[in-house]
Amino acid sequence: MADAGMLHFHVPEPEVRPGGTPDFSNVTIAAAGSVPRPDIDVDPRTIRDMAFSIIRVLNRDGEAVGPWAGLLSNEELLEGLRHMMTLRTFDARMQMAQRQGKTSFYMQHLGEEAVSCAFRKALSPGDMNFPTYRQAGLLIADGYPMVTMMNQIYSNEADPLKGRQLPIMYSSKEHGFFSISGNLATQYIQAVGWAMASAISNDSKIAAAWIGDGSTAESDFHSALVFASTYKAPVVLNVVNNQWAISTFQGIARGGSGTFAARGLGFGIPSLRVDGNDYLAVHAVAKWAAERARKNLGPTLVEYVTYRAGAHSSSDDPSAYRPKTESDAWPLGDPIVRLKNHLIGLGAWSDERHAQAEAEILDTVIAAQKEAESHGTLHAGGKPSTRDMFEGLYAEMPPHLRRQRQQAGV
Ligand SMILES: Cc1ncc(C[n+]2csc(CCOP(=O)(O)OP(=O)(O)O)c2C)c(N)n1
Ligand SMILES: [Mg+2]
Repeated sequence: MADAGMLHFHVPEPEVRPGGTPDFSNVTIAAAGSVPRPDIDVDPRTIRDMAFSIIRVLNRDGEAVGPWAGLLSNEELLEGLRHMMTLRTFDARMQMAQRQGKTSFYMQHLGEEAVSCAFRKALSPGDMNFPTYRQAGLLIADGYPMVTMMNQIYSNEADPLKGRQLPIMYSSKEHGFFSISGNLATQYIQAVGWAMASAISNDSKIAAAWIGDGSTAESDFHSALVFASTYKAPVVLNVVNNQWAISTFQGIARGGSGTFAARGLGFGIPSLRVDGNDYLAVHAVAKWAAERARKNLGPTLVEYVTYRAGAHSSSDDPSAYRPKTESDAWPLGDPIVRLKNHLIGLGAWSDERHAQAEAEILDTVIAAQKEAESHGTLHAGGKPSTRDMFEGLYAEMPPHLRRQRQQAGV
């Protein structure tokens, strides 16, 4: 019974805190293969349930089942496995480089590798991602050179961004990777604007917007949905729900909406949830959404249900706010292990080949790291020129900057 006259302030609380036993019994997981695959021109009103379920392809035995299965060949799956393994190895080396003082900052993707690696394979050349710092897999899976990524992380003389961006905030127009902004959510509305521009100019390219669960609380997320829905912008609206926004659990930003995908329903946007640790499911859903955008059917909102197994960044210590064993208890497993087991089940892979691939990938990453370090690290070797600080913003440098450059003598 409600108290008469006495108001209570409501603050959602996570199920467990450090020291407690992890409990994901509240995460309802649909059986693999059980969620239908509608036609891309489906009436959004008829698929509202999909915003509350989870599309999954790989079942507990590692088999690919149901209507979202069957899009990728064994070769493509092996390539995907290699991309995810490369990203994980890259992360481990760069995290270590941060601890060694070679860079000031690093952010890992541990447990979330499938999301960006599989999504990239659903895009076409010329499409543009507006990523967060947690989608380096978009670059790895598109063959962007790891050395160049490392040069950026080290802010060295070969850094294409010349030390002007925080480490890991890459940018590559050629690889469809819009410059990352540290101001969360700004990229979401930019993605929609870019997609609208593509439609206005009768181009064929689509955009992909990216955001984390916590950042959906920013008003840019909601403004982006207004524009995307009104103008049927050719954009895929991605929300990566990795359960945490630094120390804040996803229940704060989600509020009363039940799921992040459900945010799209009020805008009439088809909204799906997908198992973010299932490479095949991520790819199939991304393809479906990209196809809709390309056929002038407008935006699709996709929530990737995953778990951030690592720390938020090299400056974070998760043991302060969640049980240490929580990532082991995550019910959707590890994306690399799941794809590996699937490929073994198909007879296309083995534990021996996996171990050999791990060793080869480590050698490749170490070789790239050696090359990057020959161009300098944070405190040693070559650096971008001080003059670069003044370049690249204005087509014509304003007088006050010209004066400052002269005063600096560069
Ligand atoms: C506008 C803004 N507010 C706050 C921050 C500080 N901040 C950086 S990352 C982060 C958490 C974001 O969490 P989420 O959106 O879930 O993404 P995740 O890190 O989990 O991938 C916060 C609060 C920021 N960079 N920009
Ligand atoms: Mg998050």
